Amino acid sequence: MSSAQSLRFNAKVLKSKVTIYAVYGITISLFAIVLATIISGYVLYGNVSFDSFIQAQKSNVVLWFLDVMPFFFAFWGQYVSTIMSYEAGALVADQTSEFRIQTAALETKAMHDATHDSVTDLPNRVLFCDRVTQAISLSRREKKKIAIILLDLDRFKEINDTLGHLNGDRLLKLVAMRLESVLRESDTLARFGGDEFAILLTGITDDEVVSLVARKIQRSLTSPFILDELTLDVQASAGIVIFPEHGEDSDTLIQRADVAMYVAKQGNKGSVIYKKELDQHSPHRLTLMGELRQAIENDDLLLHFQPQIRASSNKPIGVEVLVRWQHSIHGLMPPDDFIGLAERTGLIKPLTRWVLKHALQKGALWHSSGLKVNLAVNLSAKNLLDPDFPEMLTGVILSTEFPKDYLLLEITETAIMADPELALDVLNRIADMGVRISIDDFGTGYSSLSYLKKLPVSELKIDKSFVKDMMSNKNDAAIVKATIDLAHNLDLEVVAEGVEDKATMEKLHSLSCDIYQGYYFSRPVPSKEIQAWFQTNQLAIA
Ligand code: G
Ligand code: G
Ligand code: MN
Repeated sequence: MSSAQSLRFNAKVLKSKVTIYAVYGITISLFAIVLATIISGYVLYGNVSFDSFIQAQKSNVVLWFLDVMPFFFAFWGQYVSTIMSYEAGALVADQTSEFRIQTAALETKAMHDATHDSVTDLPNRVLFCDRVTQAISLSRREKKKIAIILLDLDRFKEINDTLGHLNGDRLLKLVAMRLESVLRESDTLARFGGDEFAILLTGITDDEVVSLVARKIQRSLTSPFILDELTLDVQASAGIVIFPEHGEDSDTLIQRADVAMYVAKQGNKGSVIYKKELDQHSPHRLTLMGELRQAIENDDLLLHFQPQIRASSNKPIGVEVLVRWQHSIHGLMPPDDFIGLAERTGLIKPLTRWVLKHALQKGALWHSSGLKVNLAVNLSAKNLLDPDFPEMLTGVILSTEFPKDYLLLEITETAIMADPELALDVLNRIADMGVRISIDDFGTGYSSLSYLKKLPVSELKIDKSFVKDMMSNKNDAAIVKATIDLAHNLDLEVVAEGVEDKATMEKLHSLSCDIYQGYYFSRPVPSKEIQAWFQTNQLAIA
């Protein structure tokens, strides 16, 4: 029905309603005329008859006015109902079309939201896959290739945790703008969520073009991003696939781009083009998650230990505990390959409990045999955001009977900055128990030095990246020296990790570093080997 038609229809319906009331009016007024004439005839002639009725009508002028009433009602009813029904109809029609416009706008917005990312307003995974499918059929006809580049920002999670989600979002927008600036109008840039972007390149005649674009993308990210006062370095790992070589449909292509991206990330390789052999090196992440849960339950994890040496006495005083995963297919996996996974999937809680329990059991054994070593156990940022963590820690300490003043928990600066208030509460409760806290990887985060004073910390570990190169890099040497001085001013002990040679150790000694850790003394090794190492390198002093 057109709107004019529906207007006429509405008017008719309304008019018929109003007409009913006009008919009521006419009926009532006819009834009033009859009654008034009968009463008037009776008053004038003393009876009720047809004659007195007629006489009354003839002689009583007032009744004449009454007689006009039905005509008036009829006319008024017609007139008003026509006007009213048209007005009401128009009103309804107006509102209906208004609703129609609103609905259409909502529909458009819903369509947009369903196919776009809310932070960057780039196409999302759904739209991207759709475009890939279209591009595939087009390039089949044109005998040209397409390429997909999957991009994952390195360490974005850290930035997000440290600076908050709002700043994380701002950074994503800036990254999206940079990426857009190196692409052609016909390319599609999409955000898959988190820190993952995808790029579709179409109409490719030469594979070299794809590598060129990948390089351009990496280069676009090399100059730092400025967020408020902060300068942030952002790097990305890219996985590349080309149609038709690497897959026939969008799902296969994207999944293989993900495999290549994963390999790029693991190997710090920047960009990696997919090839079949990569499939073996990049376990599917979902199965890995299930396997990790199993590994924790089945004790398929194991601990390696790396000694720490006191500078003043040159004697070992403790070990850092480092977890490994003995995987049936992928072999011995380093923590960097699965801690992130554990953090994302909530497995970090049971994993940390596993590490603490087995480390403290071993430590208690060593202590009872006279080997009085400190144990330094790494915590994840997620552990500090878990209000139940101190309880769990108490439980493990009590059940293993490890002397708690020999325990140190290593946390990173970024872990505290994720939610300082909550983290500080958990830290205070740990410190109140008499367990020491150490700041790991110091110098790589963004925390302010003044903030350190507020924390119940007793030790600071200078990150290995500064220590490793301090003999050849003046800047690194200056940072190491300044950090040692700062830590001492705050009454903290200083551990230098990444000590790889004698010269570095001697330099650290001259800078008054308290404790050394590094390959120069020993790599992280299994418990049997560390016991042997302690035996040949003098026992720790209590
Ligand atoms: O041993 P390796 O260099 O691969 O260790 C890499 C990183 O993994 C280290 O920075 C260390 O902090 C982290 N790590 C090692 N063991 C554990 C652990 O038990 N729990 C957590 N949360 N991190 C660990
Ligand atoms: O970030 P964290 O301090 O937890 O890292 C500890 C890791 O550092 C250990 O797993 C170990 O593999 C690594 N590491 C320890 N000593 C050295 C060293 O002397 N050089 C290098 N390159 N890495 C080291
Ligand atoms: Mn550590």
